[in-house]
Amino acid sequence: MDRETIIEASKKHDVVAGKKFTYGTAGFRMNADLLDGVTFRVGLLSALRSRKFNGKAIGVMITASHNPPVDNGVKIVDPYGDMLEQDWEAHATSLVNAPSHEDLADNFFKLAGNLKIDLATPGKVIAGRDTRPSGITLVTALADSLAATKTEFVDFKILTTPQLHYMIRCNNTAGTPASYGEGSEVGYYNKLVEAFYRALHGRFQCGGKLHVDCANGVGGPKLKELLKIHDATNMESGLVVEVHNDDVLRPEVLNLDCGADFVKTRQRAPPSPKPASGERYCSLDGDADRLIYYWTDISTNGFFMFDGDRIASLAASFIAELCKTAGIDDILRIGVVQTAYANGASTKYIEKHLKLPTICTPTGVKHLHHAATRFDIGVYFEANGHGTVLFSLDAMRCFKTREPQSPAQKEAQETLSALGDLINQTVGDAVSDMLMVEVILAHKKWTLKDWAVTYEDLPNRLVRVEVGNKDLFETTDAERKLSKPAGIQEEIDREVKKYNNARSFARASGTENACRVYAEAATRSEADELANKVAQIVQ
Ligand code: NG1
Ligand code: ZN
Repeated sequence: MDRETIIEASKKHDVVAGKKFTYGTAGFRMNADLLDGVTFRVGLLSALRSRKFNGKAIGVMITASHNPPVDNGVKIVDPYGDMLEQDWEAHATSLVNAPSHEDLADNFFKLAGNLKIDLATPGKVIAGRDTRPSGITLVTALADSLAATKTEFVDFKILTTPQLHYMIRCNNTAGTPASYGEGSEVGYYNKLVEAFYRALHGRFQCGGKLHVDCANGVGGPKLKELLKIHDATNMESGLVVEVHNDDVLRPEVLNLDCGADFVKTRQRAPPSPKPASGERYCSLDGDADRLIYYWTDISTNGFFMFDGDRIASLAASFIAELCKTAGIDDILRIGVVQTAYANGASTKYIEKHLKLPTICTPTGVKHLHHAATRFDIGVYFEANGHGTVLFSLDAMRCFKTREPQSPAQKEAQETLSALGDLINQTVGDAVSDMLMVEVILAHKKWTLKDWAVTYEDLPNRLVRVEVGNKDLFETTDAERKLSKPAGIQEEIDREVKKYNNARSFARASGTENACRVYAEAATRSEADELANKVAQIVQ
């Protein structure tokens, strides 16, 4: 590996001068035209990251998820399939902001020295991308930096974000006791379909058709591949899926008036698919890591949404019941991880009704994921539908090897074990989460209406506030309080006290140049009023 080669390769992939790039919650994400040099430089960092782990494969995912089609993004996946370790986010930021090609190469070697990385070790990087056409050029920039650093490069081309995370874990655990499955797309579908049938344990989905809105993104073609395998088995699950919004040939329709982010932020169904009575609906986002269920009542034009909080409480309730039936509820600790955006009614339901502990972390799945590992079974979801359920190795071992005392215990253990295989253990996965929801509804013999009555959400409002400098806003207490600018939190507290059952907080967005204000209260008008008042305080 030599300095000149890196400099020459870098000259083909300039970064836009004068712009400051930051590795945020979603890696680097912005207009795709600004990302060529950024992606090249992320490639350099992934080459170092792989060598830091003695050549284990590192993932690079190119996606801008639910953002408009003109955007794109690039983020790194660590060897175990989780997100890039936080300390390295700063290294990514410093490398990407190097002022010249020469500085970039110097920083690269300096970083290798500081981090005690042996550059003679082989390195390996695996890439995946969503359906955005700009992804193709960005992969070229990535390939160039990996060639310049003599790093093995495998391009998996179009994948959902969670599929890439899955591949990375499979790749790095192959042939070990922690083996996670076959590291190919077909391996992923086979694993999910097999675990889905096993988790159903002979039950059927009787609740009519499931309509899936795929946001015109990568989830569409990938879900269809999975369904082919599901339908080709000689087993019956009762699951009938109709795929909608799966046009990936017209890039401009990606996330347009559809998808999980549309449903969650607009709090209404997308114009298509047209609602039909008694059938279930769900939406994925542009890279298929978020899931929102919903149903529309045609007679009353009513709309009901099942967001991440609902999915988390459904999963927690089902898994806790199974552990009880299996007689292992006193051995395994189950908990739910949420953020400050979780509806207060969901937290109350989990703590008071399900009697399970909850943890609140700052926004961003890496925080939730980390906190969830503190439980034997950690359920984590952001309200926007991004989340999963983590089972510790001890928990999985317990399901598989504990001697059951009755047929009921045996069945519960087997179902738990199947859920551990069905639910993506690396990151939130809309397709895997959707199959989990279908399994639970089939076991409980629930329609979406049965699910809806478990608790009633507090009316809430989320507003985006343009501020001069969002970096002035600093938070504490898992983002529920502002520590800076001084005095603002006291003003917010004074407003909140005027309302019933109310809660409100403000924080700087990690992905946009703005602040977000969240408020909930006993009535819709109070929630709106409180959100507006707090927004005025912040402005
Ligand atoms: P920011 O912009 O930091 O609020 C948003 C979402 C997060 C998370 C990230 C990454 C809300 C309120 N915030 O973060 O939940 O998903 O984007 O996509 O939905
Ligand atoms: Zn996403």
